Amino acid sequence: MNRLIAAAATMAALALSLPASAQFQKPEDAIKYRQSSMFVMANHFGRIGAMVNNRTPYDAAAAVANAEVVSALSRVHWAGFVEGTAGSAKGGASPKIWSERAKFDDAARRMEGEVAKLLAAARTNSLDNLRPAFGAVGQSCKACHDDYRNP
Ligand code: ASC
Repeated sequence: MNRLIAAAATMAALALSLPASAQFQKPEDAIKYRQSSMFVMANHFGRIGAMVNNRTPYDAAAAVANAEVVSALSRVHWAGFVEGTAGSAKGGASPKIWSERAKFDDAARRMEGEVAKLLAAARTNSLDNLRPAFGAVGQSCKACHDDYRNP
C-alpha cells in the first residue's frame, strides 16, 4: 500500500513538473505534436463514430480501446500549444489561443471531461450510452475549433 501511494505520488509529481514548453526541441515540433495528436484522436474517435452511426457493427471492446486512445491523448494534447507557435495557414492554431489562454484552457478541460465520460460510457458496453457521449465529445471538439482554428 505504501509503495502504491509512493508510486502515485511520484507520478503526480512528474506530471506536474513537465512544463509544456520544455518538451520540444523547436517550435515546429510543438506544431507537429499537436497535429499528430489531433490526427490520431480523430482517427480513433471516428471509429467510435462509425459504430454510433451504424456504419460499422457495434463492438464493445473496440469502442473501449478507441476511447482509451482518445482519453490518453485528450490529456496530453495541450502540451503542443506552446506560446509563439500560432499557425498562419488556414486551419492552423489561432493567435487567440494565447491572447485568451484561460478561455482556451477552459475549453480544453471541457473536452477532457467529455472524453472521460465517453470512456466511462464505452465501459458500460452499451451503444445507447455511447451515442450521447460521442455527441457531447464532438460538440466540445467543435466549440474549440470554431473559436480557435484559423478559418
Ligand atoms: C472529429 C474531428 C473533429 C470533431 C468535430 C466534431 O472526428 O476530426 O474535429 O470530430 O468534427 O464536430
